[in-house]
Amino acid sequence: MERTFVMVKPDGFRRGLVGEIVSRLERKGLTLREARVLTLTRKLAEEHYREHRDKKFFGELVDFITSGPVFASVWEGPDSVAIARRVIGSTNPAEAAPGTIRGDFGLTVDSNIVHGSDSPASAEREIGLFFG
Ligand code: RTP
Ligand code: MG
Repeated sequence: MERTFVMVKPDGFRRGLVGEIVSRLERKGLTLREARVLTLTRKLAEEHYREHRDKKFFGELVDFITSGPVFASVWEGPDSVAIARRVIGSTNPAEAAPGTIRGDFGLTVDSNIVHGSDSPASAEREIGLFFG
């Protein structure tokens, strides 16, 4: 069994999409293990997105992800990292396939509703950051 970290971002939370996103992951067959609602500090946001610290959009990314409450969650299942990424869809909602979360609910890359870990190592690092 593999664990992954999924976070409904401030735009998804504000729009009332937590239930929809949890439901899609559950219907796919993944199991919810932990969840909490919190507003990220800048320190936690910078640590979570540290791989992007040298990108020109980093400041805006941190502003956005700290702009309101998020739903942070841990999911378990075979190949859960890759499966959650497929349910979420491509980074840019304009290119994400219909039937994916970003394809069905998103418009722009800077507010793309939900985060999913990009590897099992990232998942364990992110779960440690949010759930200790
Ligand atoms: P995430 O980490 O949020 O799940 O998204 P991801 O893996 O699909 O994409 P990633 O490359 O990790 O990028 C993280 C977030 O940065 C924003 N971004 N903006 N302006 C841009 O060109 C740009 N590129 C990425 C997106 O909000 C993306 O989710
Ligand atoms: Mg990423």
